[in-house]
Amino acid sequence: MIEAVIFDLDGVLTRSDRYHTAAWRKTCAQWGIPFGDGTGDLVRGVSRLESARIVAAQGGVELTADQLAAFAEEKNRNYVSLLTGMTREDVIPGVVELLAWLRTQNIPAAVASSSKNAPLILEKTGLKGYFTVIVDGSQITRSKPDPQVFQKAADALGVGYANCVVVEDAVSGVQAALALGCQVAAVGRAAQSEGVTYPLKKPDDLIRQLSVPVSPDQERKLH
Ligand code: B16
Ligand code: MG
Repeated sequence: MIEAVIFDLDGVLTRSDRYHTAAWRKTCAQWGIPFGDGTGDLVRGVSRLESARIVAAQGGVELTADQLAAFAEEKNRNYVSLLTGMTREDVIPGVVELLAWLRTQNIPAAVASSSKNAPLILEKTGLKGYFTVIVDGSQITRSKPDPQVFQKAADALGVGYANCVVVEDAVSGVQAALALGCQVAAVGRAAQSEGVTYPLKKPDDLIRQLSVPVSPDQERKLH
C-alpha cells in the first residue's frame, strides 16, 4: 500500500541541481580551487557546509572553519543569483503529470529537501500548491544520508514509513530513505543504487509502476 510520495527537490522536481553545480564551479574559479566533473554528483543531497568541505577536499585544498563558512556563503550568493531567473520551464518534464496523477489517486505529496532555498524554488516554479507538507534544509539538523528530513515529512503527513515512496536523484538520499524503511524511486545515476524499488527514466514512469495491474479476470468483471 502507498500512503504518500515524498519528493526530493533539486534534481528530482526541478533542474536546480545544474545551478548548484554551476555555482560551485564559479565559486571554485573565484577561490582558485580545481573543480572536477564528478564533484557535482558527490554533493547531491548534501548540506551546504558539508558540500563546501567535500568540494574543497576534492580540489585538494584544506580550509579553516571560517574559510569554509565563507566559501559556502559565496557559493550560496552565486547560487541564489542563478535562481532569480527560474520559471516553470525549470520543472523537470513529467513532474507535473506525476503530481496531478497523485492528486487523482488521493495520495498526498511532500517535499523533503536539504536545501534552505527550497521555498524560493517552489514559489518561483509554481509547484508549491501540489504539496501537503514541505520540509527544507532550515528545518533539519542532520543532512542526508541521515533520514531526518524524510522522517519529518512522513511524521507531518501521519503516514507509515514503509508505505512512503521517496523519489531521489542522490545516492545520499537513497541511503537516507532506505535507512528509514521507505520504498525508493530514483532518477539519474542514483537509479542504479542498491535497494531502489522503482528505477525511473523520467518522473512520470512512477505512474505506471505504482498503478496496480488489472488481471484479465478483473478486467472481465469490470465490463
Ligand atoms: P542549499 P536536495 C540539496 O537539495 C542539493 O542537492 C545539494 O547539492 C545542496 O548542497 C543542498 O540541497 C543544500 O542546498 O545550499 O540551497 O541550502 O537535493 O536535497 O533537494
Ligand atoms: Mg536532489
